[in-house]
Amino acid sequence: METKKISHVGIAVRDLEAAIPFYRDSLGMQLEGTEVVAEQKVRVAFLVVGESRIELLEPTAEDSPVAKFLEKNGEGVHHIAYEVDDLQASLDRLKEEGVRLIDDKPRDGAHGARIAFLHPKATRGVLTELCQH
Ligand code: CMX
Repeated sequence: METKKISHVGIAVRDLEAAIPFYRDSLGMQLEGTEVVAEQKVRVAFLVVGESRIELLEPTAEDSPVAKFLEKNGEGVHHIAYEVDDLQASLDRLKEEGVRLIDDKPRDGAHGARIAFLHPKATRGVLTELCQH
């Protein structure tokens, strides 16, 4: 399995519009755009940092995983996402190795990517996303 790069770091925020100006204007990151990821119950903004991105995540429903995270922890780093070549092959191999997966099949993510999460208990406490563009 080749992990190609950090695709993005997800940051949970309560209000996307309130959070964007610091990253765009104070830190000078280019705002790529915002979109709703219905399957994950979030609205996201992507900001470019070199070949990676910061993904600001705002929940769109009370039962969104990000709503639960905010309730428990407040705003902050939510997950790290790594780009892989063949997501299904990576998931199959990790499963074989006994790694605890949240998704054993790819789901739809932002930007038309296919995504899957590994459980934070399997990754030393970091919610980890694998994605394939
Ligand atoms: N980072 C690190 N640890 C986390 C975490 C996170 N983001 N979210 C939960 N945890 C930990 C909790 O602290 C808890 O640990 P303890 O048992 O030691 O207290 C444990 O995981 C269980 O957490 P929980 O609060 O009971 O939450 P749930 O079990 O209901 O769900 C998780 C946790 C990660 C399985 C769930 O949020 C999930 O399936 N996430 C994947 C999907 C997702 O997050 N989508 C939003 C982003 C989508 C996108 O980027 O497009």
